[in-house]
Amino acid sequence: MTKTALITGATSGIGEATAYEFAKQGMNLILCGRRLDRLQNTKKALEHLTRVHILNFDVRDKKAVFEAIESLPEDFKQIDILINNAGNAHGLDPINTGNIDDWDAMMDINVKGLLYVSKAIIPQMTERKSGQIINIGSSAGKEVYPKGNVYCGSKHAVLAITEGMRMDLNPFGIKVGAINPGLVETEFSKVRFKGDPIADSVYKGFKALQAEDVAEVICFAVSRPPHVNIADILMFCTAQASSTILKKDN
Ligand code: NDP
Ligand code: 8X3
Repeated sequence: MTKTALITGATSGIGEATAYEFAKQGMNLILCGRRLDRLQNTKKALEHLTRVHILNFDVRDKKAVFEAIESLPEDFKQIDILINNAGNAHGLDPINTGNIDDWDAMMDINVKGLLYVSKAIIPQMTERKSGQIINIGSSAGKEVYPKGNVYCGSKHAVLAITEGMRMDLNPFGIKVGAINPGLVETEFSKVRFKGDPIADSVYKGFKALQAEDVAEVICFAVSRPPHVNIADILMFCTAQASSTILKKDN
């Protein structure tokens, strides 16, 4: 039977690439994000391959999250696969000079937003005793780096929540796992540095992971047979050895 996947943060980067990868597999797609024009463009681009429904909401808005999931038409109501991908870093500052609004954004989006979306979808999975949840963590969720403080904290939380979900949803046969990339060349740094040109230098001098590289791994995880759950993957580009070790050309 054709599966339906809901992807948060499908307007750019990893989420968008995952939508394209899933569409190639013929999966029905529910694409989420705040930038409606981008969702509409992707829907248009993928509709010759599969059925696509878009949900336009901010994951920080609890009410909007539940209303959006509630609003799904009958033929999109059953969600087999949830990809909790929406998130970003906001700022790169020492803890003593960090911006409280940035901290709020990271905890509200990366952690609480993931929880709201999961809370809205898990009941139908437990009722059916099937489903798969993939949370997009980060190498920053495994290893803290200088000035990464709150972003790393939010991604450590994503990993702890993933493990907790896997334990609590085990009796229901629901697969839960995390994919944790290192540096991926997306709009991530543009958001983190708020339009500062420094964002352009982040991926210079080495070949970073591309969004498609991560999407392929996500696709691998959701295409395993029923008895196999990909619980946790850490992936780097070849030039990166850890959060702090990166081989750049001079
Ligand atoms: P992008 O900035 O390209 O994509 C971020 C996505 O998240 C966008 O689609 C954006 O959509 C969505 N998003 C952000 N805030 C909200 C919000 N409040 N409500 C709803 N959607 C939101 O970055 P990436 O693709 O790189 O990031 C995707 C995930 O991967 C994030 O969780 C990030 O932490 C993680 N990650 C990224 C790495 C990297 O180096 N790039 C490495 C490891 C993990 P819109 O703005 O339209 O709402
Ligand atoms: C994104 C990777 O190293 O910029 O999660 O935090 S990093």
